[in-house]
Amino acid sequence: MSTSTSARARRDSGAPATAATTVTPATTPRRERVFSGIKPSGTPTLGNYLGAIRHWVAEQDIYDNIYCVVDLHAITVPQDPAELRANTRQLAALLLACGIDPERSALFIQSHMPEHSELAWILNCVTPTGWLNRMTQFKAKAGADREAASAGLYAYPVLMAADILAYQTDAVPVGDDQRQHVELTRDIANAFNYRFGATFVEPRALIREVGARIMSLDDPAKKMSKSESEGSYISLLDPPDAIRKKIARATTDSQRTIVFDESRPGIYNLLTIYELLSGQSREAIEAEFASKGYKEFKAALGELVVTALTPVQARYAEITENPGQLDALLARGAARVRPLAQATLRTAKARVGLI
Ligand code: ATP
Ligand code: LTN
Repeated sequence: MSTSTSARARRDSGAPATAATTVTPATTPRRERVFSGIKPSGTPTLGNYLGAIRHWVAEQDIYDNIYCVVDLHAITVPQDPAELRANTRQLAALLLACGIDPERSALFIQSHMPEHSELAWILNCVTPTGWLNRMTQFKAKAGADREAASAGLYAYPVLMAADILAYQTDAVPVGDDQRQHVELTRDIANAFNYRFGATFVEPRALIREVGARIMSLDDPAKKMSKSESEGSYISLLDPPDAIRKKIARATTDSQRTIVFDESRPGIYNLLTIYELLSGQSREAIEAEFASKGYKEFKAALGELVVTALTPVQARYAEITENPGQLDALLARGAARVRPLAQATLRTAKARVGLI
């Protein structure tokens, strides 16, 4: 029996993790629950879209879905308050524009659900610092001056564990960079369960083979990130000309062949984006560009990205015309899943001896 199945059995058998079963009638077989988060640390990129968002959208009928704009994670590095406020709403609107359907998925803002922070504190107290010292994202984000990094940045993965564990999540659809954090989440759940009795489901990461790590356009050795320099990423709101220009300038190599060769990271990355957006096989793509140069390939890729993002941008414009509706929708999303987080938190507090 896989861990997730045994965790499910534990949950469905009743106490202690009954949060999920209280909202779904016992007669309906429960779908697996997915939870994922995205930081409002800038405008989301094509990497966020291809590595995470498009899967969230495509699989809404398969899972019981919870998606969260993780503003508390964003403030682990300095943010301008006005920009953060704007980015948070922009991101929520963009997720809807990409196809997150509020009827099928609960979408809300992390800081509107204080249960996450409260659970995170409890989990902080069962997480050895040795585990956090191994987190590669902390090392990358803290940079050379680790002493200056905030305690929030250090404890970031524990808040992420709280996000996930609060909902008795089965699976976490993320890009490849989050694999280590999901594994830590399992370890934290396991450590808590071992010490205090079965309380949390141990979730698994859902990471796709292709597209889980879209690379930066100007440095294909680094992952594409919304908090890096403008020319390194395509944002979901970039106008068509900016998209074409950024792709035309993307770093490739001095060779000529257009083939999927992982040892040539620049062209491999662009080909991967082409593969994902066109839905064509690698053989068909290589055949199509066999007698063409980088310039033609990049022009074709530019058009493909523009075609993919144009409808998203149009829907975004419609959604932002009505800010009141967006706020109401986010409040409904939070209200829908709050009982789950409250039930888990109550159990965890009781287990620890706080109530
Ligand atoms: P920041 O630059 O602020 O660290 P980010 O864009 O790297 O942000 P998040 O907003 O935290 O990352 O990520 C949201 C989701 O997008 C996560 O599941 C993450 O794994 C995924 N993701 C981020 N960047 C990429 C990428 N380059 N390729 C594939 N997936 C990605
Ligand atoms: N750490 C993630 C964002 C994140 C998240 C989560 C992802 C915060 N909480 C819960 C999945 C589940 C990141 O940096 N991409």
